[in-house]
Amino acid sequence: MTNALYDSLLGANAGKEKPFLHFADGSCLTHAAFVKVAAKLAHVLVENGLRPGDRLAMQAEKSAEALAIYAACVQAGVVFLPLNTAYTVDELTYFIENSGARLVICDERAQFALLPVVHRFGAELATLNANGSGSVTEHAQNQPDEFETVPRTQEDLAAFLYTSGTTGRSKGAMLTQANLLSNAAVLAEHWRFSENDKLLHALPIFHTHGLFVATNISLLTGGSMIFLPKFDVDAIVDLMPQATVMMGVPTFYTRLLDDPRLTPDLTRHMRLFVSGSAPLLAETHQRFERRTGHRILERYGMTETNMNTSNPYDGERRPGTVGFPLPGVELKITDPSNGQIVPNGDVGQIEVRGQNVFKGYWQMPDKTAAELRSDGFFITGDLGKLDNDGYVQIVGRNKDLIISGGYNVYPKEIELVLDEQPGVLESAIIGVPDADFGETVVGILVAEPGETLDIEAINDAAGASLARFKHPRRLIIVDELPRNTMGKVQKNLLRETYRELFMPA
Ligand code: MCA
Ligand code: AMP
Repeated sequence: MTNALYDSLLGANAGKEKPFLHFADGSCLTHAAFVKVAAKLAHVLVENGLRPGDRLAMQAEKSAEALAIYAACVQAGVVFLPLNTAYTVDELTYFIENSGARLVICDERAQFALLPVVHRFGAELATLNANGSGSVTEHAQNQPDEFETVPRTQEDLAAFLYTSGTTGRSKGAMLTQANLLSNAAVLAEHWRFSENDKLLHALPIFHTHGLFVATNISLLTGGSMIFLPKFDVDAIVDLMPQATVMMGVPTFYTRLLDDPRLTPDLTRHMRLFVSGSAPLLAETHQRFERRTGHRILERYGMTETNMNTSNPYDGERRPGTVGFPLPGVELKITDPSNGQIVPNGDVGQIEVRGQNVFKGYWQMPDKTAAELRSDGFFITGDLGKLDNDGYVQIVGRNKDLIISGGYNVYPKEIELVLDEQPGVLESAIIGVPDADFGETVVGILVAEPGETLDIEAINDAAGASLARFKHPRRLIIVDELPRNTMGKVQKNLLRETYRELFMPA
């Protein structure tokens, strides 16, 4: 038995003395060196007691070493669980407990807060800092730079990525080797990647977009990435002339458009701009084309499914659409009430099936059964339709979800925190339009009779337990929430009322 994910992404590059990661200071790490760092780290994982199938949870800043931990997990057959660097200890506690992670890697600054949690659940803790230092890399120094790759089948798990749920509890999406490998192969071909590509990488590496889409494609094709710690317009402008491809969330594109240095000359060397994770306004697509001559290629994916659809590389990239189902992905638009396919052009829920679709939610058979049909179709929760030429258009969501700057925010999770605060009778979290983040979070509160709400104290409480990007940008007190005859809060009315809060007409 082999380990197809390792062989394709890393083993194939073992002898390549050509760059894999370029850093902003001009230095680089070759493919061959990256494979060796991964092997050393794989020894560290084994010495920390990790066995094939065990989970490793990591909350670490973006660095070559952090990326190599992912590679080490692939080689050692360990399930990789990357976590948003913005998560608070409260949030991390849930992920560590729920996943049963045996090893938790975090920044040195977080170790004292996390240690009691890690020990409570019988795990071990190791550190990795933004500059690559930490106990993990110290331990790796004296390890051999070759590691006997652990055999895995394509059905074995490679990663867990947590995605929040409408009930407020996050679900661990189980991704297999086949899910990751098949999608990387399809995308590499569809978007014409080659070893000559240099991808401008400014996304975080704890989500599908930056970790699997960008990184796996680059590893699979033996290309390289300009590896930036985060998105920063100045750095992007400096380095774009050296790149051939950029992948980003819509906020990357709107921020670039706000900068006069974005010109045809700056983008002359680029062959492809990809956008995803949140809706790209047709207007942004058009402005970008007018300014640079490039038509952004928009695609659509999910944590549970990797990438589902893409606009064509050669054909028309149609603004406001996410293109066609990728090769190997079946897509249908169905009536949410009965699962039947709706007539062409009608709006319905988007369902997808293919090798890209995950195995289910970790230890949540009921939630898995509710979203993943027995025939393999996954109910995405997105609402869409096909236009006359078969392009998929996403028109809304059948799930209570806000996407802010490419980060998913589930209202229920915030409402549960707000509802616990003194004097709060109930709350509703909505997303309203925002020029920078696409959508931003607003909280509507109702006080218990006779109570006066202390907004500052409520904000502080939310801040202590929820990641910064989930904090309501504004809290508004009302007498009562609008409800329909069934008693359900009418968030559409609230969204309408506060539509112009941050984007006045
Ligand atoms: C940072 N902040 C945010 C966000 N990011 N608040 C709301 N939404 C956000 N996305 C907070 C910061 O903590 C800070 O708080 C304040 O907002 C301003 O920070 P700023 O410096 O402007 O932010 P930034 O560091 O420049 O980050 C913005 C960003 C970043 C570049 C858009 O959020 C980002 O890289 N997003 C990409 C997310 C992503 O990779 N999504 C893919 C998910 P304060 O100053 O008040 O403390 S994968 C996926 O969705 C599927 C599978 C798919 O299809 O790809
Ligand atoms: P996540 O669960 O974080 O992977 O987020 C997946 C969700 O992001 C999808 O269900 C969509 O709602 C949204 N999404 C991803 N790409 C696009 C896109 N190109 N246009 C609109 N929504 C998108």
